[in-house]
Amino acid sequence: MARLWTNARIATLAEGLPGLGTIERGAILAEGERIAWVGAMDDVPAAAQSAKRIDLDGRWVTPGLIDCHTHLVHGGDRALEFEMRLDGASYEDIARAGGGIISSVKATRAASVEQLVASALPRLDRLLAEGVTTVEIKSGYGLDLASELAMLRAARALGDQRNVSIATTCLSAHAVPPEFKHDRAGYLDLVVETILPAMAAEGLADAVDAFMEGIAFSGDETARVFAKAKSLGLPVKLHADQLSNLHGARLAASFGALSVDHLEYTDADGVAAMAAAGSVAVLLPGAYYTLRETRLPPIELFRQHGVPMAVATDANPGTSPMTSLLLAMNMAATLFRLRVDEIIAGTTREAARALGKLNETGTIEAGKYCDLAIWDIERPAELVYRLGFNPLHGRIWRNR
Ligand code: DI6
Ligand code: FE
Repeated sequence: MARLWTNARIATLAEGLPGLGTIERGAILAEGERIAWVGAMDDVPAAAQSAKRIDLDGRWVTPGLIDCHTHLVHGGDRALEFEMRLDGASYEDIARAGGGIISSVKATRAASVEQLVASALPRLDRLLAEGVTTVEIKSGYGLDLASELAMLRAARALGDQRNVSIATTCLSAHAVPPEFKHDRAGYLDLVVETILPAMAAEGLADAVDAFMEGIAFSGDETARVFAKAKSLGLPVKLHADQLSNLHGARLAASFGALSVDHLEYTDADGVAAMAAAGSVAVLLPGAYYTLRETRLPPIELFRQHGVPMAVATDANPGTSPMTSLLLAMNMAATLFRLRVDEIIAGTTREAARALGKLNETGTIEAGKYCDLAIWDIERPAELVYRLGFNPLHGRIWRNR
């Protein structure tokens, strides 16, 4: 069905345009699932004459929001650990004592695909209620073949139950499971020789990720996982330099990573390597806030080197139990001091780039999917300024 939205203030986020690429009194024509035309009201093409018209009465329209880094599928919760941290235990202490990610692993392994879908749906619906049209979802709480496959099958199933695009990422290199506690090499073999090939064969993973950190995997272990991913034709992204500087950004950039994520401890060499590789910096203020981190990611260096910046929820049961992208946007401003234009670009165009999906979504341009968010706001800053208020008027996914 052809539809023409008229009388809109359109933040196109089109590359090369200043600020948000705004068309002050504009219109958007959709045919099938895609945008056929976008421009000024005075220039509406004749082809639009037969389209169903929707007058937006001057409302703002952005690309549908994109949450490019989530662990939305998982079993159980980590509220007990949250209390332990209130009593002074550190994230690392809890991880080393077998809590943390491993705690979620036990709950995830005990769940069926149907149960994983059912527990993730309310979390997904909170994101969709805020205008999100694309969500990335990682594995990483299964840590054996059957459970890792189950996680990403559940992620794919969420895309069948809601009008949303799901990008899946294999994060089997998230932690060493208990049964391999004394055989790290054995677990890496399982990931590289069994899990990744199975994920690729079933087309379950759009990318491969790893947690490179003192409490997780080393640079050499990460490089082995990434070499296998590249041999399988899968792009990579990395949880890097979150709690310490292991030079994860530099390693990820050497594999042409789509994105490098967290980055609180990344240094100038890492930023330069990301700029040269075209990797997107994915900033995760929810984890920074939850862990009460004090070291800020090198935002000014990203700006100076022209490293694209995205913002995401990192929705996960441990370090970022947050399913509000609007709140993540506010945190990116208040905690990380990103500007409004940077944050809106970071949850649309640059988030699409971080997923390798900028050719199909993330901006309002002809040829892309008609993914839109329509807002009851007077100015774009209202999307970032408020805490706990959702000004969404309407959400369009592929012209539906
Ligand atoms: N870094 C994080 O903050 C999450 N994973 C990661 O690699 C934590 C996931 C969890 O604690 O459950
Ligand atoms: Fe994460």
